[in-house]
Amino acid sequence: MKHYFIATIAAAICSVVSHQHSFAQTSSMNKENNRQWWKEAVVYQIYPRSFKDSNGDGIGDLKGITSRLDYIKSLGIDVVWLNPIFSSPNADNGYDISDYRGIMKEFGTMEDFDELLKGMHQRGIKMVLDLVANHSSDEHDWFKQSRSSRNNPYRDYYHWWPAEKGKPAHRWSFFDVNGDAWKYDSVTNAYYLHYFSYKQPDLNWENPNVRKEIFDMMNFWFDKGVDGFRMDVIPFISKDTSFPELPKEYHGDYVTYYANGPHLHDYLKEMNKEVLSKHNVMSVAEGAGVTIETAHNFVDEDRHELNMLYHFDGVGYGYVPGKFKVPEPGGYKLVGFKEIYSKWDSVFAKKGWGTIYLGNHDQPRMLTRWGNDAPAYRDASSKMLTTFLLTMRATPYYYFGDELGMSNIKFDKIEDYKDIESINMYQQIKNHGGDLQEFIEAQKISARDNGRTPFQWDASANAGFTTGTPWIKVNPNYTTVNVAAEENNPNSCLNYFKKAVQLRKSNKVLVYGAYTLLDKANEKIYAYTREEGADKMLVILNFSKDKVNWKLPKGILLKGKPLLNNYASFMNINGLVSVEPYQAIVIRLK
Ligand code: TEU
Ligand code: CA
Repeated sequence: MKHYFIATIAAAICSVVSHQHSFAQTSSMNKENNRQWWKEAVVYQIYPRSFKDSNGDGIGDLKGITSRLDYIKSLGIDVVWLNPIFSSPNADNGYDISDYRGIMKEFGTMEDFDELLKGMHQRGIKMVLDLVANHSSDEHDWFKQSRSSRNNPYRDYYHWWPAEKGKPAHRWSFFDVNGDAWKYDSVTNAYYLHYFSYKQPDLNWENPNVRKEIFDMMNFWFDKGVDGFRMDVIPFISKDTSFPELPKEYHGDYVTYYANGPHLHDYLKEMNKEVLSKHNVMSVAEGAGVTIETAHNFVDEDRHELNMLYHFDGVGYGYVPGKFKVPEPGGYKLVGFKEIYSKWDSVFAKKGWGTIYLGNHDQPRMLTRWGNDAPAYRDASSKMLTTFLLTMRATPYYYFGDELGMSNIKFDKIEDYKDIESINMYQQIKNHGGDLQEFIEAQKISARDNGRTPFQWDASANAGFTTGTPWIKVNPNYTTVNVAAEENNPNSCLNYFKKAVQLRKSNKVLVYGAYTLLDKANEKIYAYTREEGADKMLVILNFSKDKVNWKLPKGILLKGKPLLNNYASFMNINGLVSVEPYQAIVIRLK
């Protein structure tokens, strides 16, 4: 205990003295063997709107996060990624920015931001912000100027198509009720491009003035001490401004086409040269449209572009093709799940670096989508998924509330939804006479709002999130699933998460070790080894509610007791391991 106590004080002093210095030392010390602080970090994503409301308006805010920094610190994570906190009319909850250097009024002031950043750095926690630069809000001053006249100096900050040339070639839109990414604007008798909502006009990155605006803005935040950016749909930023019909080789796949613009990597190299290379910061691409063939172009060290990316192959798995996020009846197949995550591990085995996530603000709660949120299995399957995320070779991006075992709220009616994606897709299906009941049933599993319900602090009104009326309903299970109920229970999901984080941080084999999938055809067990030099670990995950007698593959010799186990028991009789429903085991090998 004494050693631990001394170590803690020393660590605290070190992190207070100068977090940049200690991290800079770490990164330079390890550069030769390609070790980096952002590869070893555990990232915790906070959706500020739903984390903690400090002023009773029912909306989470920066002061609310500051008030809970000790909780965040207690998790043992290293980096916090905040979803957009910039000025926004909130057509898409902050992903429509009207001032890149202003704080969203609902979230507070720049002073509140400065206090939050200082509080994080004092605790040795880094802050990553959300760069939303493929598009701005239509309420940004740039767009107001741009749409006002065809010869306004800001006209070419966006993509306009003069109506006299006729309707431009179709572009598909994620959020438009007609799926149409061109909106006619009578002010200048022209169409403008919006891959997302019409309130999110796409910025014209082919215009060097736009790139300079974005790079200057990034430097503004880095000069304030921010430690990195998650980059929203960054693969989409470059467009072929002749706007041809969709090239046949894309077979109707607009998203992959969007992610392969002509100058994409020129712009990312320019961003690295003008901004990223000047600071000790991390960068992560939201890799919409990125495939295993194109991934290396973004993240290989010798590309001098970005550090890492996250793909959509995993979270997009197990849906019925051609329908909007309708889960396959009977659920997803584990064999396919294992193939996807094993494939992406091999992508970055030699060069580049990946991320691993199962939840974020665009996804339902991982417990419901990938585990089992029935009361009998909530605890075990939540811990099992946590074990997966914290024992793979990639930077884990862990979504706030998953450490508690939060689950989908499963709204029964469209009126409960706040998310533009659900609301507009409902309208689109209604307009085209589709099956609305099927849509509502499917959204209970797959809607983004399931991951956006307020964080559950305690069993008091509104889960202690707000003293006002929450902007979105709180999951009724907050009475039992909450921090207060879990923090003093050594066997809670919360304390299991903390243990798993510590296991990863004290065993670099779980960060850098080679990954080998075992028994790949097994439809219930996901098992793999992690190996670096003499250090070798086995991870056994039961993704089913059945007890499984799993035969250890030959050559696998267990050493000692499990380092992590979400059950009290572990039975291995002559190489036959009895794995309980949703049991997770991490154990050393000889
Ligand atoms: O998401 C881009 C994106 O691809 C997601 O819209 C995803 O495909 C979709 O949610 C799956 O149904 C980013 C942000 O993460 C998202 O919150 C924004 O809505 C979107 O960009 C526009 O900024
Ligand atoms: Ca508030």
